[in-house]
This record gives sequence, structure tokens and C-alpha cells, in this order.
Amino acid sequence: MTLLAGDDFFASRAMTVTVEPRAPQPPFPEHHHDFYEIVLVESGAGVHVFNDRPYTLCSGTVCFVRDRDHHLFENVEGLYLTNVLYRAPQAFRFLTGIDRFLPPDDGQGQVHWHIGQEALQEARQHIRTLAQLAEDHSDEGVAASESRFLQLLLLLHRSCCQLESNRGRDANVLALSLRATSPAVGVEVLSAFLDAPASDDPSDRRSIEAVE
Ligand code: RM4
Ligand code: NI
Repeated sequence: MTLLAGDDFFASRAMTVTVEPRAPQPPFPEHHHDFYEIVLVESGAGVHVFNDRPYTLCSGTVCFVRDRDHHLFENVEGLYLTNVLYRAPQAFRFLTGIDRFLPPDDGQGQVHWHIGQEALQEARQHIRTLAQLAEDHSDEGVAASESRFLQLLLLLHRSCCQLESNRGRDANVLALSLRATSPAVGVEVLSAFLDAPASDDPSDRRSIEAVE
């Protein structure tokens, strides 16, 4: 399996965060990395085979990839995504304790999440700034980039892990249950789902609980 090396992506050893837009992301063979990445799906569809299990991707899907994970992309249909690469949770120069805002690292937890269009819009602004800072090797540049990264992480943490509305929670449950669905069907189901408010019907609630 191919090992992607951070040194091929980060502008220098001094840099701890960088942005790799994939517009589009072509099918990409199985690989792992010596870095971590946050994959944010802008638009389109595809299948993300993550640690040997297929997940359907659509606009707003977020995936947290660690250095020991392996993954590939297939059945892509206009899949636009942004990878935010960072060396490791403990390898920042000016940040500590950020594990608190990453998905729990117990090996079995959820790694795919879904955020709404508003959060996606906000994430894009942070990513734009991160991309501009990725070439600034000065201490000030690295500190600014890490601080932006933390803002992005807080936004994703808020949007992914602490969704208050039923609808957001349901979307994450659904994202998980779509694991083996074809991209086209998955996108159709998920879009319809996100456009409609959460159902109060007891039998719907029971179905959601069953998937959970
Ligand atoms: C690839 C693909 C991989 C990512 C690298 C940086 O096109 O998106 O997942 O690790 O870029
Ligand atoms: Ni990757």
C-alpha cells in the first residue's frame, strides 16, 4: 500500500498545517499517510473506503483521518473535496490539547460526520486563510495558521459532535447507515432528508433509534 509522506505536501519542515484542494478528486488508490487529514466534501458524490468499509460521501461530509488509517476513493461523480493536512495532534508548534476537539481516538468511534451548508460556508473561509498561510514559514505565519486551524476544528467539533437539532443528529445517523449505498442513491436520499425537518412520528423515531 502506498505511503504518502508529509514532506511531499507541506511547504517545509516548519509547517504544521496545509491545504490540498481536490477539484475534482479522481478515483484514488488505497494509501495511508505519515500525517493526519481532515477531508471535507464540498460537492459531488463518491465512495470513501475507509479502513476497508465503504461510506457514501456527499456535500458536507467530514472525515477525520489519522496516520494509522488507510483509505481510497472510488465511484466518484464530480467529487470536490478539500483535504486539510496536519502532521499530528501532538506535533503543532503553538497548540496543545487539541485531542479534546477531535473524535475520540478509541479505534471504533465514528469518523464520518455531516455538517450543514452554513457551517460548510464558514469552514471555507477558514480554509481560504489556511491556504494563504501555508507558504508563510515565519513563526508568526505558523502561529497564525495553527490558530486558524483551531478555529476550523472548533467549528467542525460544534457542527459534527454537538448537533443540537434532531435533524442534524439524524443526518449523522443516516450518514452512517448509508455505508453501502450507491453514490447516486445516497445523495438523493440524503439531500431529501436534509431538506425536510425531523419527523415527530413515533414510528420514524423508532426507526432512527434502531439504526443508531
Ligand atoms: C489525494 C487524496 C488523499 C490525500 C492526498 C493528500 O488526492 O485526496 O486522500 O491523502 O491527496
Ligand atoms: Ni489520504
